[in-house]
Amino acid sequence: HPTRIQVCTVFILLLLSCKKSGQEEKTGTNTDQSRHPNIVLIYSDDLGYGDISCYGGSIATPHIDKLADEGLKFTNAYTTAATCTPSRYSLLTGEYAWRTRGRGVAPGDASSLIKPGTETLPGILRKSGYKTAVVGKWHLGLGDENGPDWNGKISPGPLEIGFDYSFIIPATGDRVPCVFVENHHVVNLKADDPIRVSYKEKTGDWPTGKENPELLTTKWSHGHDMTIVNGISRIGYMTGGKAALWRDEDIADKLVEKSTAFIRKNKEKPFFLYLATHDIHVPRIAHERFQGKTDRGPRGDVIAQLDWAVGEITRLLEELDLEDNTLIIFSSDNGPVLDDGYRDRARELLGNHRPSGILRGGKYSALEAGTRVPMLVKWTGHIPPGAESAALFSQVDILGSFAAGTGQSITTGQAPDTQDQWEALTGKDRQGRDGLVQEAIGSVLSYVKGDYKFIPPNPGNARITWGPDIETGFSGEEQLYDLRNDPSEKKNIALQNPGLLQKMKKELDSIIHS
Ligand code: NG6
Ligand code: CA
Repeated sequence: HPTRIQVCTVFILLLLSCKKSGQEEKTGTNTDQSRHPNIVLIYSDDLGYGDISCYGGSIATPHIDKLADEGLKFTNAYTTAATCTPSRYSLLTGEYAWRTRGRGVAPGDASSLIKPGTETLPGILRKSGYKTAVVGKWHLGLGDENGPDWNGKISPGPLEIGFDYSFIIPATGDRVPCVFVENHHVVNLKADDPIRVSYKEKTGDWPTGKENPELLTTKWSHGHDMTIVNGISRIGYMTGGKAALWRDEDIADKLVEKSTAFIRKNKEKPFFLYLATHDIHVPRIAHERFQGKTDRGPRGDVIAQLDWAVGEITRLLEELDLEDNTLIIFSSDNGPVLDDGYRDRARELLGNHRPSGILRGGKYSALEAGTRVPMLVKWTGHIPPGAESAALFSQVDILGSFAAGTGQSITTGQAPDTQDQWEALTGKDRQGRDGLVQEAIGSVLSYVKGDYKFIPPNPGNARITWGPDIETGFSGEEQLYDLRNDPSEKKNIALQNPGLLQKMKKELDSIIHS
């Protein structure tokens, strides 16, 4: 029989071993957390390389700048395209959008561009145990080949490609229908007032910007002369769904409300929030409390509103003590534009503000300002604060980087253009990619490799002629720029460097045909 001392010893040993395994478990959880941080991706719209103050902008953006102070600021981060739909397509699928036709700026009644079964960023994270949500601008089509059924179940959509929750603006703020879709249904739709939408002809008797300009509170400059909703005429025609219509002034508040609710609800597990803001896309209608907040007019005011939204998210993460365990990325989908279809005096009130910073061109263009965008990454305790990285980074790599970071592998044949740039994203590698492809309006492709940039000859106009008046970078000549010494793409050095030109041409060709 064991003595009392022996029994006691065994008991104490057992206690000690329990404590030890308890400690191990805790370490295990910590390790797990550093592999599975919460991820908040704040994707702004049409925000230029020079639009926020930490990138030299003249409008104060203290909350966004705080991300730069506490995280990593990229100077060579690129979206894949100079317009929204293809950029977002690449971000979510790890594939360059131009690989298949029909992924340019989508009309508001387009069918789903990302087919269920495609490997996606939220899908990969969900496999890792994340709760995933999209809140904000979608613009990747909805529904089957017949397009979305606004009055029924809207599917496929975000929930069919990896998101657990979705609260979206179906296309853009300037396209009908002006309603939110939560999961599979239009929010606040009444059965006796169905929505009808057409992108071909007027449907119903609601006034249009073309026929009734006297009803407008914001006048259109080009396009945007169709159905009037909330005093603003849009692209496309709609009627019905009166109770479901948004008030543009409330969009930012609504998106923040839905985002913070998702974070609160999922604070115990790893979550991925893709917050795609409407700001600073047109129509630029800030909430009344932001109107006139800057002296740059509506475009300045929505930058201030965007900054507020970022502040609301970061404040909540602090409040919930999630700061150390949350990786935040802030970026934009394409470069800046002043007149994108409404007379909101963006150009007149610009003052010394330079939306493209030192870069040439803007939204739509093959020049740098089309796709080089602000990008900030903050992850307390993992990324040193206040650092700057010149690593070449493409948003097409966010999928591959998070797959690697969370220990997931990508299904063979899927996400063909993504790379694991986890080390670059978290600041350990300051080189990044070798090269990347930029897509301008009309699917014109350019190529950045190391310090150089190649734009193939293109018959398009040198400036956009249908409204925004932006330099496209299109030219009948081959163009080669030295981005390190000439970031503003002022001096074409193609003729002086025939060898390099040929090499880049060949490489771009082989990427296109791979
Ligand atoms: C253009 C619209 C522009 C904007 C853009 C898409 C006209 C004349 N212009 O066709 O206002 O909506 O599409 O912007 O209709 S994006 O950021 O979503 O790509
Ligand atoms: Ca955009």
